[in-house]
Amino acid sequence: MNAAAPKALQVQAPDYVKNPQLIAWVSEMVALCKPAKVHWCDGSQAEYDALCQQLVDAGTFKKLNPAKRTNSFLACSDPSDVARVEDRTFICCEKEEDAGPTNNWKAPAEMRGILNPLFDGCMAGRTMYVVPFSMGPLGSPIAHIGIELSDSAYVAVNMKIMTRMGRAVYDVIGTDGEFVPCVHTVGAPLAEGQADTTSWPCNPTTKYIVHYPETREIWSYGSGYGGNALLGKKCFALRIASTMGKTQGWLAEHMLILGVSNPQGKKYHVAAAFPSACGKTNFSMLVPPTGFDGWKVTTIGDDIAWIKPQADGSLRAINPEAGYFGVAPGTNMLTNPNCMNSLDKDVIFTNVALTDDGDVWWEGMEKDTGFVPEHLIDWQGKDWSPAIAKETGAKAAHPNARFTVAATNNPALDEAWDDPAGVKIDAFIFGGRRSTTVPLVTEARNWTEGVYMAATMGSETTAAAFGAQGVVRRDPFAMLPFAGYNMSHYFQHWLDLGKQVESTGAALPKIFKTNWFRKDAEGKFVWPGYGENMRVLKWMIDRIEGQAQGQDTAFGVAPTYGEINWTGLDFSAEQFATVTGIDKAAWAEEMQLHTTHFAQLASGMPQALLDTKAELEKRLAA
Ligand code: O2Y
Ligand code: MN
Repeated sequence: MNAAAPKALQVQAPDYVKNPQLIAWVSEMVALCKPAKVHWCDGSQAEYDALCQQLVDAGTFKKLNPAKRTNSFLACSDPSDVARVEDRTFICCEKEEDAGPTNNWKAPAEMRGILNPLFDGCMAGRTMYVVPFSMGPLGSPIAHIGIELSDSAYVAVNMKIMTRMGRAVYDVIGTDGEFVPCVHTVGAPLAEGQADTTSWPCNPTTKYIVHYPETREIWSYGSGYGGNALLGKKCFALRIASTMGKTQGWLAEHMLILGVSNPQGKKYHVAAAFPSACGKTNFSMLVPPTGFDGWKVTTIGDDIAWIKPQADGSLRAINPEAGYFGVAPGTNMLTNPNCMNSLDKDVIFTNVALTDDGDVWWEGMEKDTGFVPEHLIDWQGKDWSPAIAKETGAKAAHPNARFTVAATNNPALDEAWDDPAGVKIDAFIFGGRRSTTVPLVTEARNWTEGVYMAATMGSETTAAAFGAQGVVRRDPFAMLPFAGYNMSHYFQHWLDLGKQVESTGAALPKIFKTNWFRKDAEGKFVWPGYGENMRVLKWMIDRIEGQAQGQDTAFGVAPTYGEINWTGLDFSAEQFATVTGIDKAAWAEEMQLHTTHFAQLASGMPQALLDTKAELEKRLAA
């Protein structure tokens, strides 16, 4: 037991909490974690305001100038606690084979043996917040409930923005409803009378982000940051939910969901998977460019989709989240105006820089404002100026700096974003980040080919993130860090779901693969990206409507130059050829990489994907 730990408290649940199993579990966790206090969050605005004030008093939050950013705050984390910790993330199912080769695995009993002593007394001197949350619209048949116990007020206020959090959740679970129990601690207990010496408590040496898929539990130790601590997001909505989807016949995906309406008012819904930090938020809030009068793009979600097949064979999707935890650096009025316009009020910023007039700043803002401030306080609390940056390379904002903001702040929010029935998906997009080889866009000829395209998605690594530049890191379905079970079994689940939909006689959504990142011989991006991606989206809709014929290639059906609307963009047929060409020599090398990738995932690899690979190789050799 932790030396600092006092005696456990008696748990007194509010009278509106009527679930004996939940109360028993909270009591058990209080006995284990030994907090000084228990606070049952009701999700009210008054509670949010009080917790924010408490965080200001503790030095964790700085209140921003209300004339610049109304009711908004800046938090700066410990420099060691700035991102998800994939090497400390575990899937603890009974059989290692079920976690698969892409996940860290430990047997549940072994992991419990490690975690129990760590959690014993871990909240001493702190308050345990009981955070009830719904992933998805309250009461939706696609939604699920979680309860997070956390000793971080920062987590409680972020969960209020990121989920439907509060009293109404207890009405949904009633006396015997299911919930996913999530326990989180910063792993920094306080001895009696001891005060925090830091505004961002965390454990400097020990971190564990642990999932038990068979018992559907999440235990997180040692970090207060993002996906490590806001357990509704990656831990529940992707890792645990993907395992629930596998057994229950649905999909939990790392996908944005957008609505796109044509000038006649016909609307389509698209779910798109891109690897982390590859512009999902930007794409989900896209502003159609010149030449697209009357077209409208609206956001249902920017990061995660839960998709359930219906009796009529349609796939209906919800965004399980209620807010955005987006990357700030690089976001500006040119890359994402809707996002910038969402950030005027009620925002929590984490690890961005502070201006002298109490506003926030991050790298990339100068691209539209045209200037870099002369002086800032950087995310580590140090003086920053362009001269210092030049000399030391110091960034004003951490590259993984974030904003937390409610979806309702987004001017492009879709009217159905909170619809319990979700929206019907018409197309899936899978996008990688490749400077060569993979064309701008191709459509899979059938569901299995689409699953193959998604299963072989990859991105080139950057030196900053992975220590080696230009190596292709496969990220199947953009789910590499997020699939809660064996990746090959996950491919099979997608294939099975396709068969199930086909058996109803319904048309499956089309599947497209995109790559906005091809470079020319000078190493420059050729495709302008951002709003111009609308041109590709429109071609996809034309394909859905049977209005674009496309051309058959080795790797699916591609647009011809004449099938894209180029109004307002100077993009030549030669440039188009640069981003769409299929270089047979490059593809021969690519296929060798697919072989290595599939060999790594060999156990349980569906035969249908091996057959698709063989057909692709045959076409390339022809
Ligand atoms: O670094 C973190 O903890 C945040 S990770 C994240 C946040 C929002 C959306 N996506 C991601 C991701 O890593 O995919
Ligand atoms: Mn993500």
